[in-house]
Amino acid sequence: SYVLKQVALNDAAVAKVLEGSIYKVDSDLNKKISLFIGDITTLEIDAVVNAANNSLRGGGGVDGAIHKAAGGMLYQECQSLNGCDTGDAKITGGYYLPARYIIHTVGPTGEKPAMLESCYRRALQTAIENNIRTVAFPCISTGVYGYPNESAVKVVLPIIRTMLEANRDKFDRIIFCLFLSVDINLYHKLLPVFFPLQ
Ligand code: AR6
Repeated sequence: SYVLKQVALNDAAVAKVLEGSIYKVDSDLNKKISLFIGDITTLEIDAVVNAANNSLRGGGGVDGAIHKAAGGMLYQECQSLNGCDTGDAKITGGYYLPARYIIHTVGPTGEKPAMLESCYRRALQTAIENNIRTVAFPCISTGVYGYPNESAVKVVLPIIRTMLEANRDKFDRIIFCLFLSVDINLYHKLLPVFFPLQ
């Protein structure tokens, strides 16, 4: 379960979301949500999600870090996959990563909520198909692909909640891997809106 101390409940943005909030306290769901701050390639879990591109041949950002840490065998397996559509997901082994699998997804360039939502949904569907129970997500599309950070979190948290509610017995832990202080602040602000503690 995530730890929250200073929640800006009077924050205008949060209040606005809360007005229309239909999110009820659900401690079973809350227990499955974690925040991790740092490098996703260090996580020893079932699967890490990669924010890849359509070619699946590596790149910069988290994609570059994952390919560098996983090694050349990952590149070889990726080459055999025929790329990946935006909003879709494909799975590979983790190779030299401590994670067993990598779920590669391709986020939209710019603010395209349905596409971003599809990334998270398809990644978790792929996890279910492979009996993966612990998954870590980076902040897909919010780097090189330029998705505004706050708009992204407001897409990510509802779809994760929806997927967890629909698949209660399938997941043990969903980790949001945060790399930048802007995202650390946003997740601390918005997690209690979509996963209220009380
Ligand atoms: N661990 C966790 N998060 C990280 C790491 C890391 N090691 N490194 C960066 N981030 P980005 P995108 C954060 O640009 O916007 C690539 O070239 C980063 O700070 O990696 O989906 C691909 O090949 C940011 O918060 O992904 C594509 O061409 C988040 O990961 C393109 O970039 C996502 O930033 C995809 O762009």
